[in-house]
Amino acid sequence: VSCKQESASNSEIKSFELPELLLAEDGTPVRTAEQWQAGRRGEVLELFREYVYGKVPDVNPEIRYVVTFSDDHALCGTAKMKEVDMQITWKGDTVSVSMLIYLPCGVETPVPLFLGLNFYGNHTIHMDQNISLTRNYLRNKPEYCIFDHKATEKSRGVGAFRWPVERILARGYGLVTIYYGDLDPDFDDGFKNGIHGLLDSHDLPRDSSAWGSISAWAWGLSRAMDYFEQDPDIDHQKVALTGHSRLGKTSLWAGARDERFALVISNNSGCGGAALSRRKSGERLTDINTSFPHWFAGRFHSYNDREQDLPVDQHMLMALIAPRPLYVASARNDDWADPTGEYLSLFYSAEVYRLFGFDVPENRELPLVNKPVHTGRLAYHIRSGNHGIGRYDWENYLDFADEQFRLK
Ligand code: GTR
Repeated sequence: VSCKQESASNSEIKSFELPELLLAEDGTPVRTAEQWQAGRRGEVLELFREYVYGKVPDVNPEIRYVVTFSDDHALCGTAKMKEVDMQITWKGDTVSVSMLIYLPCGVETPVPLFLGLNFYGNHTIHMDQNISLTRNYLRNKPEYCIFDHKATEKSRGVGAFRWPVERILARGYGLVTIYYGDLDPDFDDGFKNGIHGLLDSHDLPRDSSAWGSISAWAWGLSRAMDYFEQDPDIDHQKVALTGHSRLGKTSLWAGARDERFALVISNNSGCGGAALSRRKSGERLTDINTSFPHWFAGRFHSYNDREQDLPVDQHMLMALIAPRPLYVASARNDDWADPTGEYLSLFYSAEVYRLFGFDVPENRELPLVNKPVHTGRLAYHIRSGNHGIGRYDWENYLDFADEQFRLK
C-alpha cells in the first residue's frame, strides 16, 4: 500500500504517492537493516540502473594512474599538489582523465578529502599556474573566456569562487577534482565520445537501459576512488563526495552505486537528483530529457509527463546511501530545483536510516532559510540566494564532515 503525502509548496497544495521503499518485490516488508542491506537495497539499485541512469557496460578496461606533475610546495608552501592521469584503455584506445589533487602540507597521516567534478576544467578552480589545461571539449561560456569549446590561459581561476581550496586545506582536508568532460563531454554526441565512445559496443542498437552521461561521470568517480585506495597520503575511508547541480545528481548516483564513498553531498541537484519527481514542481522530466537527452537512460524518457508511473522516486536514491552520512542543500531562489522536493526526498529516505538505528528528522516542513539541520546521519540546509555553490555551503559541508568523520 502506498501512502498518500500532502505537501504545501508556495500556496499550492499538491498530493502525490510515493512507491514503497520498504516493501521487497516479493511482497515481504523490510523491517531490519539486514533485510534492507541483503535484499531490498539491491532491488532498488537495479531499478535506478534500469529506469533512470542506465547500466555501465560489463567490460573490464585497463586503468593506469600516472603522476604527471607534482609540487610539494604548492599554494605558497601550504599544499602538496599533484596531477594524476587516469588512463583508461580498452581495445587499443585510451581515454585520459586528469585528477587534480591538493593535500594539506605537514600532515603525516593519510588525509580525508573532498572529491568533486568540475564544469569548466581543473584550471578554472584556482589561479595556480601549474594546473594543466584540459584539451577536451568545454561548453562555451564567454564570461569565463571559454569560446570555441576550448580551454585557454585566460580562464584560469574563473570558477575559484566555487572552490575555496585554501579553506578546505586549512580545515585539514584534501581536495580532488576532475573535469567531467574528460570522462564524457556534456553534449548530445550520440554517445560517440569520452568513455561512452570507448567502452560501448557500437555494433548493436543502443539499449534503453544503457548508461547516460550521469552514469558515465559517476563511474569515473569510482575510478578515482580506486586510485585513492592505492595512495598512502589519502584516507580512502574518509572521502566526501560533493557536486553541484548536474554534478550533484552525479554525486548522489555515484554515492548510491559505490559504498566506498563515506559521505555524500548534493548541492542544488534538483530534478533527477535530490528532488522528488512526483512533485512535478520546477524542472520536470520532459524539460530535462528534452534539454539534456544524453544524461539519463533512454527508458527514463518514456516517463516524461508521467512521473507518477516511475517505479522509483528520488528518496529511494538517497536511501541507497544509508547508513552513510548524507547532506542535501538547496537555495532559496532555486525553484527550478524544487527545494521543498529536495528536502522531502531526504525526509522520506530517512525510513532506511531509521532501520540502522539513527535519529532522523521528524519535521516535514522545509527548514528555515540559513538554519542548517543535522539529525543523525542526515543534514540539510536551504541557503538564501540563487542556484550555486559558495562559501556558506562549503563551511557547512566541512562542519558536517568534521562531525561525522569523528564518529567513525
Ligand atoms: C540546468 C538543468 C538542471 C541543472 C543545471 C546545472 O539547465 O535544467 O537540471 O542540472 O542545468 O547543472 O547547472
